Amino acid sequence: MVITPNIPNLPYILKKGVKYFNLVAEPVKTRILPQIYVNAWGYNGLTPGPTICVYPGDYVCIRVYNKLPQPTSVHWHGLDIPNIMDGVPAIEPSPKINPGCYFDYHFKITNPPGTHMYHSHFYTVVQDMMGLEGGFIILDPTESKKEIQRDYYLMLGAFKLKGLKEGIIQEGIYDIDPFSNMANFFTINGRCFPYTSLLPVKKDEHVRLRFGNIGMMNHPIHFHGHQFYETAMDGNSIRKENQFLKNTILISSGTTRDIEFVANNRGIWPLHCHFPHHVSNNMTLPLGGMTTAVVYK
Ligand SMILES: [Cu+2]
Repeated sequence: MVITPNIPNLPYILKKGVKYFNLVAEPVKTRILPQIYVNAWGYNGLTPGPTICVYPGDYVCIRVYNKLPQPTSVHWHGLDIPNIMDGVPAIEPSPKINPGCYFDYHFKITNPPGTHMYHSHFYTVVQDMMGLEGGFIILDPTESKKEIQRDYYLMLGAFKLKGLKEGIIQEGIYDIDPFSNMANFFTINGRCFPYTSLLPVKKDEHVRLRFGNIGMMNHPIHFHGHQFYETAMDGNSIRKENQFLKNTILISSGTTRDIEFVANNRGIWPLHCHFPHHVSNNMTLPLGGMTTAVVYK
């Protein structure tokens, strides 16, 4: 079972062999640090939105309601689905969803097990930057608890918040500047360190971390105290003989990466983006941003 720290899995109703999901695209007031709230956009009150978990061969129907002040769409990033369901109304025969309306995205899961994402693909320049994104995981029905004992999904993000002078953290509710090339807050599952959730493991467990990134930037994620194998990219598994031992992995925009390691070194071990500015909250000195830690219980 995949756990997305801070973010629930999206529930569904199974009816006549179809899994029915509901997503509501809407403005959300999200808390990225104890003292910092952000006027963002998300799904079902969250950014990232709830994680969708399915199995190969599932038939899904995902009803997307639009409670945003402008049209939207959802793109199922990495999934092999019919053109009309792909969610890019500007090019494809896929509809845009006007405010107050909904659309049923329905398709069969034909990809193999793997880590994917969903995100808005209408007025992308604004909507992706406002937080309309989430995880889409195709689980492996044949995987046993012997193979993987912990399975975490971590979605990387970045916001440029307006009205905050660089070098200070002042309590408040802030708006996003979606057109800025710069970001001043860097998140894992929508939160900045020290507000990110730590990742519990037990000694000798086999652990999988799944990373996803939809944003403007690339993030070289470095893990302390362990070496890991990169086991999948873009939702496609990498054959054992092609896997390398590493301790840093680049999560470029638009990609997902899965890594696996054995928890063989007790302690509290940082897992963080290696860009120094990305581990700061608004260029303040204390460790912040895209940082969490694997913690042995
Ligand atoms: Cu980074």
